[in-house]
Amino acid sequence: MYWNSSIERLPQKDLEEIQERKLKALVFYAYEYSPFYRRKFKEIGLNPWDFNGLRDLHKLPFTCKQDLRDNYPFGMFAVPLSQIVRFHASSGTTGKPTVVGYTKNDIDVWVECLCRALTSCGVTNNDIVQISYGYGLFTGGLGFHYAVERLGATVIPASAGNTRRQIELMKDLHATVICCTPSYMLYMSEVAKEMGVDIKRDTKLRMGIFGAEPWSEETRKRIEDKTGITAYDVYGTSELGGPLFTECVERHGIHIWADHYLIEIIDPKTGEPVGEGEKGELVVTTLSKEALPLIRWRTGDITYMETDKCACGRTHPRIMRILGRADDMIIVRGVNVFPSQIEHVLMQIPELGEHYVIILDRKPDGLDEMTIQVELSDKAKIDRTTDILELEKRVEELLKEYLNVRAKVEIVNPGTLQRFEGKAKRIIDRRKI
Ligand code: DLL
Repeated sequence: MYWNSSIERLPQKDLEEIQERKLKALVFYAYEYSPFYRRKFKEIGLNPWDFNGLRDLHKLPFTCKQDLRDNYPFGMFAVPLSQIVRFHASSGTTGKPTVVGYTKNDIDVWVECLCRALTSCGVTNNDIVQISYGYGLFTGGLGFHYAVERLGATVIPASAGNTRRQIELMKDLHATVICCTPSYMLYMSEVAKEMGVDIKRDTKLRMGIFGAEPWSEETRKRIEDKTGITAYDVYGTSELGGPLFTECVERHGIHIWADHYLIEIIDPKTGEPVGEGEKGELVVTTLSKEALPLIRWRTGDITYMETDKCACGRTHPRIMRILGRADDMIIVRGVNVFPSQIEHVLMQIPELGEHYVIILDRKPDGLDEMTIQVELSDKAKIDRTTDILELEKRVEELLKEYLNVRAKVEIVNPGTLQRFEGKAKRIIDRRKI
């Protein structure tokens, strides 16, 4: 099923034509209406009249989070405030928060993108969708809300938190789809169990749309086993709009709507494009945004791209599951590793639960040390200290074998690590304290 069949199945060369036309228009638009980009273009001597579209893409400057911070709050807007109909903002855990703004048309495009995505993973107007992403300045709650309504499905605007109430709502209001972070879904399934609710038996939930944080294929399996639902990945960032792109029913990559967003994968160190199918940083140019157009936006997210036609019939390119953010990459004793890779190894071990935290320390001799605390599964039949010690050893060996990282593993009792209602915080870096 398609939301906008003609566009979603448009031959690639027609999509390219749209991109060509919109990219040229964007360069003029940015030059004309965004003092920030006019200045940037002047600095590098770029004249919009000489810009030749896609083949000159590499001549355009990158835009990064620091640019938004430096121009806080409105310095990068390309429309007067009278045309802005909504703000969202990032939490700003590191440094100043960033503010994003939307015109009426920006909201329409966002809703269109997410409606295409939701339809591609099988949400229909008969569904009852519980939205357990936070409502407010975070884009998750309201983003899904508007799209689900436009789809004609029923919204349960639960927002995040109050977890026991979430389970009651899910059960009593016959929710068929849930949208939240994968870590919150894991937490919800624990609370359901405590309440004596079996999500498989006692609810009508059939599907979950999980994102806003990195998660692994193994975690997908765990969620599906515990709840009996089918789990889909959703990606987006507030700067690009919010949640925008999901996997389709094939579940082999996330379709990026190419008539609105132009993607590149670059080497984060050199800024040069990587080879076909190679991993690198996702860079996105917005082709339709009016309030806050972004040229070659450095998402910081590491992934790779596939451009061949998907079995679902959609022609838009796909990015594969996000491995993590370039700045979340842990470098311990010269080995680079993403938390999601550690998660992938941990979740293959049936005796371990789903909750873990990675602690980084610097020893007095200057060497870095990584400790992974992970819960024992509540199903694991282990209670002897010697068996726990043995399991810790085995996990350490597996991490060494798969990722070549040396880590100290500490297995803790089920239910002892922190739970999250929104994005999980998995890394505690004590090296900078
Ligand atoms: O997290 C938007 C969103 C809301 C996406 C709801 C999906 C669902 P920000 O708060 O600006 O926006 O954070 C964006 O979150 O750059 C990634 O690092 C991370 N992220 C988002 N989705 C995924 C995903 C929202 N599916 C940042 N897998 C991005 C891995 C993700 N990381």
